[in-house]
Amino acid sequence: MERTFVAIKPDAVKRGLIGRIIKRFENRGYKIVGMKMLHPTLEMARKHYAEHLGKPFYERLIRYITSGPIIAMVLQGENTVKGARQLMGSTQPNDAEVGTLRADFAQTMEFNVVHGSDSVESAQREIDIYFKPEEICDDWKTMLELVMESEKKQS
Ligand code: IDP
Ligand code: MG
Repeated sequence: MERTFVAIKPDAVKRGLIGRIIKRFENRGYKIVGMKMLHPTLEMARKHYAEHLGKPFYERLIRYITSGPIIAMVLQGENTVKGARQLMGSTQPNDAEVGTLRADFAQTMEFNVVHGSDSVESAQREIDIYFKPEEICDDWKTMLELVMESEKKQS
């Protein structure tokens, strides 16, 4: 089982897309083990996007991600890092496959509605920025986990 960090960015929250975005991840069957609304602080944003420090879009990116509340989520399942990014689509919405979140809901790279970790290591680092360990709720089973368990017992 793998965990990834996904955020619904401030533009999507303001546009009323929260439900439609969460639905795509739920449809895939990922288990939501962490979820909250928060307004990222400058410190959180700078930690999150440290890899982009010095790039031409860096300051605008920090302004964007701190411009309002986000929905921060931790998703758990099989290959969630890769799978969540597949559902999100390419960073540049015009290159994203139709049916992905960025193709369906965004026009520009600057306001591309969602974030998803790009590796298991980034996921752990990002989860630690936005969540305390006690905010992770994994002491329950999704319907998919129950189905898979019952199949295993029968075989
Ligand atoms: P990702 O979100 O698909 O992982 P990254 O390259 O990690 O893409 O960039 C982080 C975020 O920075 C992007 O989602 C986008 O909001 C913003 N960004 C990346 N490149 C550009 C750019 O060239 N112009 C403006 N914003 C950009
Ligand atoms: Mg990235």
